[in-house]
Amino acid sequence: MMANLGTIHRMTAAAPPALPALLWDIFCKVIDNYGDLGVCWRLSRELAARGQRVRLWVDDARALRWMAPLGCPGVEVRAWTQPLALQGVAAGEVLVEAFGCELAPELIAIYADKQRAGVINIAWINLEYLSAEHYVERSHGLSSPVMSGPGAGLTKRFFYPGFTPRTGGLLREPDLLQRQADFDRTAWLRQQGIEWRPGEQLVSLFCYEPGALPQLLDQLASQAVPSRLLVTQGRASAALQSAIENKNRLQPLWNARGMLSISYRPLLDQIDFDHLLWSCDVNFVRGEDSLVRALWAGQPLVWQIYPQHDDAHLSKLEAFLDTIQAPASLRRFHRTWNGVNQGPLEPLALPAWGEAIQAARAQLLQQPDLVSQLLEFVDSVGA
Ligand code: TRH
Repeated sequence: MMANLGTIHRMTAAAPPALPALLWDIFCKVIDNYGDLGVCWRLSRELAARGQRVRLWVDDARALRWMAPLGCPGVEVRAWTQPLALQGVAAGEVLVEAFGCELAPELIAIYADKQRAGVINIAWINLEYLSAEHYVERSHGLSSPVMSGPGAGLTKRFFYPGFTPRTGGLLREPDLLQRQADFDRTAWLRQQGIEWRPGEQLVSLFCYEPGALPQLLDQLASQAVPSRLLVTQGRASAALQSAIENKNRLQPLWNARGMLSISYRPLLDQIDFDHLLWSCDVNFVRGEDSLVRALWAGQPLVWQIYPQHDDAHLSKLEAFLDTIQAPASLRRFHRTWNGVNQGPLEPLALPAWGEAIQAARAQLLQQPDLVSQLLEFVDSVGA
């Protein structure tokens, strides 16, 4: 049985009333790639920055070694073992189940005990994946009382990130604009050892295995301006290496004028990953978290959506393109880049794409960020 929470206050851009320091248990299961942990880490970090205490339970924390090597005061990373090691662990006030990851029943049970003891009204949040589709507005804030099992008596609430005021919004730090204004691109590139010649177009590449990658290489190699591709480590660099090997074999003169240079990047921490996006003239991103960060970077962007086996991602892609009011050329580029059609790949039209992203970003900046909304939401449901 679902009921809409009429009390959620979504529209105000003003800072939410300060919530007392609560203890949050956030659960994250790494399915594949980096996004599940990437989102949970940004959320945890941002909650801690606003005075909350976080236990982040994750089944595979290895990516944090490079994504967040310094950790974060206020965030304790714990191994999500089966069963959960709960010696000395008392229930907190907020349970977060990221992306429907099925919480550990042992922990749910101690939360339910705490609620039954009348100490507090527990907030159990199901944090969903980001989508621009219409159902998100309808589903955001719905609740579902738990009738059986270790959590009987608790209520689960669905929190949907999104792009409109009637959704949970996007992760964004309060000092983001100031940090962007203070950012020194040339110094950062030098510090990263990236050989950048003024006039060279910088292109970041964070993708899966787009079939149109060879076509992108052709475009960049044949443009009048020189380009440098900054390639992220992992699937993107593997896909690029294989595309280049094929090209060198079949079409050895494809980059004969040397207009395209390539810099393979090491894995960066999340802060430097953002800096990479701020530094480039166009960002190729994928998944969920890097899309949001590319929007905040404000440069033209191309998104490779995480593919779902039933092609459900295709309507999600179209909904996003509608949301940012993508010009026709950017839509065509996205469709080829995401394998909806086989191309040819639309020529890059960065000025027009940049205008669309800037307009979308300006609109999104008017809306309260996800953590502000989540804090208000938790406050409104009783924790
Ligand atoms: O890695 P992804 O493809 O993650 C995806 C999506 O989250 C998708 O929705 C989910 O279902 C699937 O995983 C399981 O892309 P995403 O979401 O952009 O996450 C990448 C994270 O990695 C992001 O937080 C940025 C971070 N990152 C760095 O911090 N440094 C780096 O060098 C790189 C390449 C990434």
